[in-house]
Amino acid sequence: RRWNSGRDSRHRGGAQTSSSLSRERERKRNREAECGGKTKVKKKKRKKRVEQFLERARGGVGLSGRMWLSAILAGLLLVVRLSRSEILTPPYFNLAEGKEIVASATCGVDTTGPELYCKLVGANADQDEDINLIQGQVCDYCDPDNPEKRHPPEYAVDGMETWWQSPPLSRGMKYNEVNLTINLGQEFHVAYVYMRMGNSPRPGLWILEKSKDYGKTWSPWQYFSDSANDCLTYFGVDSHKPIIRDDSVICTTEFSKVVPLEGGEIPISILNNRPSAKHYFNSTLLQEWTRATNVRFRFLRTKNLLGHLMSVVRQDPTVTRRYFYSIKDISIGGRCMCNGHADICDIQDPNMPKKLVCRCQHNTCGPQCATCCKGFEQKKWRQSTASKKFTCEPCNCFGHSDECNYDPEIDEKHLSLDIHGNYEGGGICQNCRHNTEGINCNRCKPKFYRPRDKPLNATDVCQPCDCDHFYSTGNCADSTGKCECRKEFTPPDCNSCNYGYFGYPNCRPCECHLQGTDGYHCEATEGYCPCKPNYAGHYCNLCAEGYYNFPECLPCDCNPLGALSDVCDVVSGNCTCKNNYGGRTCNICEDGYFNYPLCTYCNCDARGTQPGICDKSDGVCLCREGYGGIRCDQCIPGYYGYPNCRPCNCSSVGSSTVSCDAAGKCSCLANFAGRTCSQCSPGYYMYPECIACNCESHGSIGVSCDGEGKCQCRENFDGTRCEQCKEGYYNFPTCEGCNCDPAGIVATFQGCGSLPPGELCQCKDRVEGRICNQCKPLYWNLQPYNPDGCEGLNLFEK
Ligand SMILES: [Ca+2]
Repeated sequence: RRWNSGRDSRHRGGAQTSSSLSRERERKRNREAECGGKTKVKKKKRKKRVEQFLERARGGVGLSGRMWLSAILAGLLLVVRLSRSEILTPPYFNLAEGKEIVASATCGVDTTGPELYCKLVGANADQDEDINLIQGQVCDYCDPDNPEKRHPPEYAVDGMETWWQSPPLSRGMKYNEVNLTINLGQEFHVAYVYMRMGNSPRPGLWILEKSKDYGKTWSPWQYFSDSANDCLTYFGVDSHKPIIRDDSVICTTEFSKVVPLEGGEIPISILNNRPSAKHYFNSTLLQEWTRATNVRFRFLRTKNLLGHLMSVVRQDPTVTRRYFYSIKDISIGGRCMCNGHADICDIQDPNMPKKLVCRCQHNTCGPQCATCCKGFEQKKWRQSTASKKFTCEPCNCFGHSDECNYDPEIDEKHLSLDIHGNYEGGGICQNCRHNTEGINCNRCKPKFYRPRDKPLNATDVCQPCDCDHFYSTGNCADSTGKCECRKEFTPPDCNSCNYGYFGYPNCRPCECHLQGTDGYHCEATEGYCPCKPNYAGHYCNLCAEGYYNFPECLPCDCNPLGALSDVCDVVSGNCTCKNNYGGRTCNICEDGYFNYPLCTYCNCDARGTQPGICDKSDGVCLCREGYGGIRCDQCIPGYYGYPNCRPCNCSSVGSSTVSCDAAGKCSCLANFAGRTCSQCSPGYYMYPECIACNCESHGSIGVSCDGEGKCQCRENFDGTRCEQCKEGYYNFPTCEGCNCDPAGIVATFQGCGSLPPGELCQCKDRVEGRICNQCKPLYWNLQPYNPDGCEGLNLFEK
């Protein structure tokens, strides 16, 4: 009946099932037949809310039962089909089926012997079954060794009527928190998650989580709670707030009710109702939101019957054994991520039978079609979206190469020619053949040329140059094949010496330095070249006197006021200055002098001034950091040790001022010590607070304490401040040992600590002494057996 209703829904929805979907159904049907035809459906009132949800999902067509899944699939397929002409996407399918699934705890596992649990439903609910009644409850055992009674996590994704079950709370209240984790094995885009319960109500409080990095990190997808209050308390989410972002994490209250007690459903839409749901490929955020490698069901609290609340808290096993999670089926609807470049995703590598790989089109490559294939890298790879279609294009290498790389810089500068003849894209051809080179293999290599009649794509487009290597570099011009002259010869015919050379055909470099020679004289006449006025030497390759910096040979321009002569250094151009004068041409005062042209001595301390010593115009001394005074001959406050002024570095918390004395000692506040006052004085601890140790004078050695304020105690003393006796010692501040003489103490003595302060031992009548070790005067012979302790004359005995 189910499958019929599924087909109905399909007709009503108007969608056409793809062959893969019907194959999927066929397989499921066979499997269900194999496991004993247990496909009886309980007539249950479907929850109104679920129907409403489904109506929304299917555009107003009411549906019943778990055909929700097929309906969604059909609906999504329709969307895919409608947009197929524009964009390629692989079909949706159930990602959970047969995937690796792990539970943090399972009923009957990791416990001794079979585990008892009972159902929440009453005894008369299932009269046709063999029922085990305990105190009026329908009960059974989980037993992993019994095929009929085991409930491993795999049963939640096997597509059959079996179920996974968590330990009942009777094993421990901590089993309120149980995780069920599904490893999808690769990245998928998930559109929805569907869960159907077994013999328990739906969870009261839980989080659907996802991982995008194979379980390293997790993030919430949706929160579930039975009240708006708990949404706020546990998750900080307002359940009444609508979905405003593609990645808003919402909190749902409609799927945590206690009814139905069994077989409840939880349909979760990851994609629908989100702002960009209809423009999926235009929203990176929504694509990220649906991306997952692992899905985790983090259950936090079972849902209780109201009357059971107190008993659950008190952990009454007759009640707590009825609380656990039981999940019959989990479906995760999703598809491969193929970036709009494939409509099929299947197993392609027999060595990885679990890995689904996109069958890429549009010249894209990679498991998710996320790159352009080799040789198709003219344009930068993109997703193909409804509004911006994209196909990877081959590079234009004129048939001289099949390899190319994309380079964004080339793209930006429009340097690469595409196959349509436009400078669009950034493909650079690699390993050009046929003596070609260049971005598009569109030029000839050196020493080759392209004859006028050769098209760019001809295999013989580049011909070797035919040149005389005495006159030519070996390169020749395109079209004409005309050879390029070496630099010694005049182009284009190389039949004379070039400028700067003489003696054709050998053409040696000129003997005269052409920049210093007056007119074009190349070869020296009788060993001389005619020089310009500022040049000198046989070949005019030196500067004349009064000029510097060959080959410019600039005038020295020495200042007659400050310079000793008008000749300067031929390299640096520095004139020789009189005392007190400086600068290249001696036209300023030397450092340490001011007021040009008088250039008076600066009255400053050279040890405390900067390299310039004083201001060249007004003579004010330029002090270095830390120095002060008119002559810079003292340390400023905060520095010490003239003539070598160093910062005092006085502690801002421990010092009274920033200044220190000549030895660098800062002036410390009480409680602080050290040259810079950056430690505590003896008797204080915990810099920078420097709290008083307050060590007890009787019990402490010295006044200092350690970093925690613990004073150093004498023997027999104890306590942070040594303000008490060590255990076994008495009468602070004496702190004596308890060494009472056993012979001298009374039989009822309870120990030193039992006496009032000040007392130590309790002596027998005729005994005295601090430790009861002496007979009182007139008594003798202290003995343990003597109740009085010592013997004495009894005057009344005779
Ligand atoms: Ca199952």
